[in-house]
Amino acid sequence: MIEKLFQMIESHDTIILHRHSRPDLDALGSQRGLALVLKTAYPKKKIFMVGDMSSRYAFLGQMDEIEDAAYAGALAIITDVAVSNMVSDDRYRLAKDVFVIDHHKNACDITENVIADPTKIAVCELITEILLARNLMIPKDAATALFGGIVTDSGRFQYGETTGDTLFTAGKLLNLGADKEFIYRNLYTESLKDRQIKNWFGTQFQTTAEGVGYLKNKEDVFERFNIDFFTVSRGMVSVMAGITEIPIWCNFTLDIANHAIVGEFRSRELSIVSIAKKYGGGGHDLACGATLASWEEVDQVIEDFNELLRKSKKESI
Ligand SMILES: [Mn+2]
Repeated sequence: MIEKLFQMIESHDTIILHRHSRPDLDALGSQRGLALVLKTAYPKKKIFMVGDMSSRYAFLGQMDEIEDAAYAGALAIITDVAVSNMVSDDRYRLAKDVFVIDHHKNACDITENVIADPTKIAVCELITEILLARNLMIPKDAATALFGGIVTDSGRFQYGETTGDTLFTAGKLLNLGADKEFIYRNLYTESLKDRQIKNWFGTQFQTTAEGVGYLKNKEDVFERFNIDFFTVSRGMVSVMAGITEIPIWCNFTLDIANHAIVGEFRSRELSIVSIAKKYGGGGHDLACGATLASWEEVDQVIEDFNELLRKSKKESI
């Protein structure tokens, strides 16, 4: 498949890079890293990046604005996603050929042209390995983008699928000039206002006797701060992370537009994904979520986590 990818790259004059919507840094880094490598290798080709932007990661650079006509005869390469309804900018369907490079477990419903390796913690890791194996020149800014994706998807080299190869590949990118200070500065600094909001949430969460931490974010939260649903739901779950007494923590946020409550669940060691699945959700063993119908159901979820902790305590005695 890798050979086929490069044959396709060779044979198209226009290459348009896509990735998933609501992008994280692995999506943006893989898209940009690959685009910059291809621009260097093929200076005569027209190479574009498209999709929605997240203000959180805008420091990496902006997207291109292109007309539909640009897709005529083009190759679209989609990274960090394999399911069609999650691709940002569905004009990839206008392209002559489509290729997907991903590291998720989902089956691809977009094309037969797929390079997927779910053993990789980041698609940036997979793409870097492919580029290095092809002896393609990775310029400094491409190395920075790819390094950023590996750092974030691996949780700074701590999550399960981080291997020696992950560090080796990230090390190669550093040797190529990846600007780690730039990435870390942008990831780990925030505005005073954002920090103050986060601190407020950090004073609001409750804990159960068993050690479940939880936030119930209702209408008043959105009245108090001018913030959107995702800033609360995804952004505030971490205020409960890293506390010895709290092995499981969850963030329940009212999704006003969809009349539902979205639960984000996290655990330090115990797998909790079965509880997410019980409520129709899913995800990873230690990071998952589910959409709930009522605050009563939220309380049932918390009680299930309590029960899980009670059981695990018994087993460990
Ligand atoms: Mn990823």
